[in-house]
Amino acid sequence: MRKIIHCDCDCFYASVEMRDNKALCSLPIAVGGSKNGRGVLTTCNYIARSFGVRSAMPTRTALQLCPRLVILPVDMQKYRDVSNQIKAIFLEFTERVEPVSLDEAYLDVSYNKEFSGSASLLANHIREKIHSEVGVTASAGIAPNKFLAKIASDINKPNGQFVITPNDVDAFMPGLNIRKIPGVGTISEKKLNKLGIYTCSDIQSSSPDALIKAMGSFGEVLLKRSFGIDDREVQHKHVRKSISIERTFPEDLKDFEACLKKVPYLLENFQNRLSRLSDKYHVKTCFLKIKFNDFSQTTLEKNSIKTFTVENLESLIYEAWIRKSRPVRLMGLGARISLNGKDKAKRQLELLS
Ligand code: TTP
Ligand code: MG
Repeated sequence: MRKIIHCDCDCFYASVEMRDNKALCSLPIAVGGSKNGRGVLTTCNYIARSFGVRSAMPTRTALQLCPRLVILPVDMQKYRDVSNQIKAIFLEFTERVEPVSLDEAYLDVSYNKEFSGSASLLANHIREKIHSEVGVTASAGIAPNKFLAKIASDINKPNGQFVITPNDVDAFMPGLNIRKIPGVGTISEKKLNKLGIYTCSDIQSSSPDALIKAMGSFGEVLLKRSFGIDDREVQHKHVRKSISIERTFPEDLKDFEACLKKVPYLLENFQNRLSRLSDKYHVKTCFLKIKFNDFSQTTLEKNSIKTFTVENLESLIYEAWIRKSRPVRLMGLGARISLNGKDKAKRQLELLS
């Protein structure tokens, strides 16, 4: 039996903008196209949603619903950076991470030992970490498979989570509306409604032949899903090129001395991350990243450094810090990694087959 966490950030682009400008937190805001052009919103915060504003809505319509809506331009590079930071947090807990979009991923935590194996407590911990280190909130679903985890992550949004245990599945499924099933859009919904199908209970009791005749092979999938069955694995077998940890400090580190004090903490976190790396990989070089309080950042990497020690990390920090000599907002440690010879050859064969 698997344990899957589906993690999805709340109003992602809008959350990042609120993080960077606290004055926006109490206002209805949206991110997207300008009101003068034929702009469309990418997303909006939950205050804006209370006015009926939604993702993919034309800006003009949104402004009719909520005239005070603050509209911000899209800053994809910033969202990508935040997304990478969040992904790095996931990878601190398991290699089995399948990112679905910038703000969403599946984690297979079946083999995790933290919190005596409680995936629910682990999900809570991961969400807290995302909040404290990245500054945005995320919601999570915890379930025995990807389909159920995805549905669960939506139930207590924003900033919440929901668990569906294997024992809950039979009671949970019948009442689920078909619109909640990924892949069922307006067209499929209409087709299913014509067959008298509105909920998973209706699918469960429908004739499989009629379902497949109307929906093709998707009919078979629907039948499985209606019973809460999903055998898909978390697809995580991408070849990793680097691993890293990053820590944003609650208060900026005001000078080099303050940075040095964080060395044991950073090393411990990095070693922890390294210990989770599959033994198929080896480290090629290590690197340090520093982000200053003006948001500029610098990375330092030396071919000679293949492992971090207190000594070499202190000298790396000095070399990087002196480049700007100003307070530090974030420090990160990373390693460039490569598959070992045998695993590399195997991987190449897999790619060819
Ligand atoms: P979603 O996770 O679908 O939405 P969300 O994170 O904004 O809100 P929720 O709390 O409901 O999860 O999408 C993630 C980001 O993708 C979203 O912040 C902006 C972008 N996006 C678009 O650009 N266009 C769209 O139509 C949607 C739905 C999202
Ligand atoms: Mg989201």
